[in-house]
Amino acid sequence: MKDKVLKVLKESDDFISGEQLSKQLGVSRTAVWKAVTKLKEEGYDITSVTRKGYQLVHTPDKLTKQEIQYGLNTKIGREIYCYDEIDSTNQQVKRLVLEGAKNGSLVIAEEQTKGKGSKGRGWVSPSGTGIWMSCLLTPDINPTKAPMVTIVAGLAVCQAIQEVVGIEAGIKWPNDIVIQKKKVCGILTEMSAEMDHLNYLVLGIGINVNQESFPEEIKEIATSLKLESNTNVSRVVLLQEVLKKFEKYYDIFISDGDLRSLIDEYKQYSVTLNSKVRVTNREEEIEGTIVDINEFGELRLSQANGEDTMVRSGDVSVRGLYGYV
Ligand code: BT5
Repeated sequence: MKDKVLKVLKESDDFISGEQLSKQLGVSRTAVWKAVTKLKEEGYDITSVTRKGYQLVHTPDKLTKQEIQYGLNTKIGREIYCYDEIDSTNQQVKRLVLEGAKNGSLVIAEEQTKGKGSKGRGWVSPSGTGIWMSCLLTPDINPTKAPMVTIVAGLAVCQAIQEVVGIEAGIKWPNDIVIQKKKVCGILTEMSAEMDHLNYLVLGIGINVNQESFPEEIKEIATSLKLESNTNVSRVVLLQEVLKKFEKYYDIFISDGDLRSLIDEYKQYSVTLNSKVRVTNREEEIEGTIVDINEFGELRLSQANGEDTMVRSGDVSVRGLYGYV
């Protein structure tokens, strides 16, 4: 009922009477009043004036199912699970899979208590200020192609930031989005696979949106959209844009089977391309310049001795970023 009342209020520019609402929704005036009271408790600013009725004045920037789905037409996000607090949205997707969650299901949390970075690292995810989201994807692709989804997501996030916030972000291969040399977003794609069969992918995206400061351990390397733009950014609007852009590029990737149609656009955002880097893999460390990124999202590294190497994984430090000089 609450969702239905909210929808009508959102769609009406003027006051709408309790009577009109109850008729339109086929419920009692008391039911309407109860729904309005609940919405107010959730932070919606609804004015009620005798003989005029109700008007929605302000919508809170809360990541609720109704807010995210309002006006959104993507296939991803038809099923949304929202939490005030969760250990990790990626972990929650994995649990929901066991309960039968479907392709495109989205998990959102206001706060993560054990946000995950890659390789056992953590992700700082304070309450109410960021977008901590994970998406369940079950594409019919070979598991070796899973890392390409991170590339697709990076492109989508950069474009969404540009569109909603109006500032340019760059991608540090493979999973960091940076602004002014600081990290604003991290992407963690995990998968469940057997041999050459992919069971499912979890695409986790963490975006620092309205934080005004960061804990000591990351304050030199982290930034938020608010710090970079000096404005509060609507998390709902940004999330919707990320989903729209991601779905558009993801569909192209799935139909092509690789990144051939997307890589040129991706390269424009890459801060890794044409940069001096140091690549650390388990057993070795090599330095050189990244001279290309191919349709599989792999880096071509050119070493001082003239040798070229393809980089498919590993930690890539880019000169000038996060303290690598
Ligand atoms: C990542 O790992 O960048 C992937 C982060 C993915 C987070 C999302 S949030 C939703 C979903 N659910 C999860 O549990 N995770 C995903 P990595 O490249 O390993 O970077 C981790 C490193 O980034 C840490 O060791 C810190 O140095 C730094 N870091 C941690 N929190 C940060 C933050 N909020 N902003 C910027 N940097 C951060």
